[in-house]
Amino acid sequence: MIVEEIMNNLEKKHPGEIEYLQAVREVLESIEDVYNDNPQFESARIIERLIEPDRVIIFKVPWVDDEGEIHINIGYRVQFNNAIGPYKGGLRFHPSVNLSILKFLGFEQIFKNSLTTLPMGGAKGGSDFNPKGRSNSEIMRFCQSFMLELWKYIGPEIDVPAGDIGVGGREIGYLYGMYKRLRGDHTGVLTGKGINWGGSLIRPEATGFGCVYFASEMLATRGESFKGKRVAISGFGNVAWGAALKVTELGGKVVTLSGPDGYVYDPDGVSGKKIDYMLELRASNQDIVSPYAKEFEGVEFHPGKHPWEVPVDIALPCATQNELNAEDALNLVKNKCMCVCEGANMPSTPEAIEIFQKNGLLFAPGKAANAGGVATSGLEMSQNSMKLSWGKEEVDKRLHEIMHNIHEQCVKYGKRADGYIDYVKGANVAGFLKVANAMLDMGIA
Ligand code: NDP
Ligand code: 2IT
Repeated sequence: MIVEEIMNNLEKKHPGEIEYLQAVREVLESIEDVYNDNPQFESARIIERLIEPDRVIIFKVPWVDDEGEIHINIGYRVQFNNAIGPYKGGLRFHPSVNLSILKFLGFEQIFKNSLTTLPMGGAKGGSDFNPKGRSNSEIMRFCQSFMLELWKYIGPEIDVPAGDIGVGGREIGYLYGMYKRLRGDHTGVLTGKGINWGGSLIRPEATGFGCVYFASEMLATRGESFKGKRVAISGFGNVAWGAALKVTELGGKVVTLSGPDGYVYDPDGVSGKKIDYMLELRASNQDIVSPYAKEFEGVEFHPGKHPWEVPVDIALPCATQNELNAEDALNLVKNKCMCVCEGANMPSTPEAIEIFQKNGLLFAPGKAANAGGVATSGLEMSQNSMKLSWGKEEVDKRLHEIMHNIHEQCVKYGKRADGYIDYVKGANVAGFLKVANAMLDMGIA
């Protein structure tokens, strides 16, 4: 495999799909050596088969707002690869959603799901629907119209969607209600379900918890922990919330949260009822973080700025892709940040990652560090299949073990001769090998 050759062809076929091309390039560069050392991959054209999705479903989503006006959004499901299990991955509702973003997310999901050790393939979907300012009934009607098309293509052994940006427990409820009505059965087709109708304990917290468990493993390689550390978190959604809860529990202090409007700096720490307030803020559908600064004393709001300029020991980007650039990375390095662990998918730009690695920071990519969310979705699927529910401790213990195991896989394939752990390489190689070998076993199918 020659990375430039493959990338040139891909760019010609999919011009302008920036995020997708960025995600593919990162994986190809990481696995190049392993790939070329194993000629069976090349002869089966594994990479060419892996970088194109199995299929992309695109559909129209018409819906009526509270004033009786008709809106038309686009719905997508990218079923990327199901070599090791049914397609699995979230749904994103955000005005920025397009095919490139969903292809990047679906592609990343293949490796992430492989790392969890659970049998799940990679997929992603969503819509350019903007939930901002929409009422509950509008969100319900949108979700129902979305499912009216999507249900034909999913199923508990086929494709199991879940939440992502703009899709949380409420949306999963509306989507599931429509699916159940259309199919007339009650199966585990979505994850992130409510606890009384097939959901798993800890699933809402799982991505943030898993990210902090992973960061703890990273810190432990240098004899460090969260205790007494200052932590910057970006975003104020589901992942940021779970991360804030766990950091605080482990004795760290979360000093920032952010939104598209800027970031808040809370020198006293985001803890207790302030963490609960994050849920209110998110549910308000306003899409801004600034009300936090009005609600609590001593909090500064910095409009239009990224939180990475605040001096911290640990950074957990939990908002969205490419939200941490080279300038942000240099700020973190200057302020002696020791660890950057991605709760979001691909939040750091390639330039930022290079700066972290050159300066010897602990850096973990989202596909390893945020795998706790989908891993717990996998545990939800297991419980649905068994028609049993595990207690909180049981799920949390399994989540902990999975994150520990992912860390070990990253060390196995990412440790350099000088002892530095390249978590990007480790995660990509470990995730790739399992899927590639499964594809080899199954022939050209
Ligand atoms: P939420 O919708 O709960 O929160 C997303 C947060 O990111 C909000 O603060 C949101 O603000 C902000 N955000 C979204 N788009 C932008 C943008 N273009 N510019 C600035 N801020 C933005 O989503 P989640 O917490 O679930 O997801 C956060 C990240 O974590 C995403 O990258 C997602 O892919 C990833 N992830 C989520 C998992 C899950 O289980 N939920 C699992 C693994 C990864 P706003 O919406 O107001 O713009
Ligand atoms: O990016 C992700 O891993 C998710 N949004 C969670 C996917 C899932 O199926 O739980």
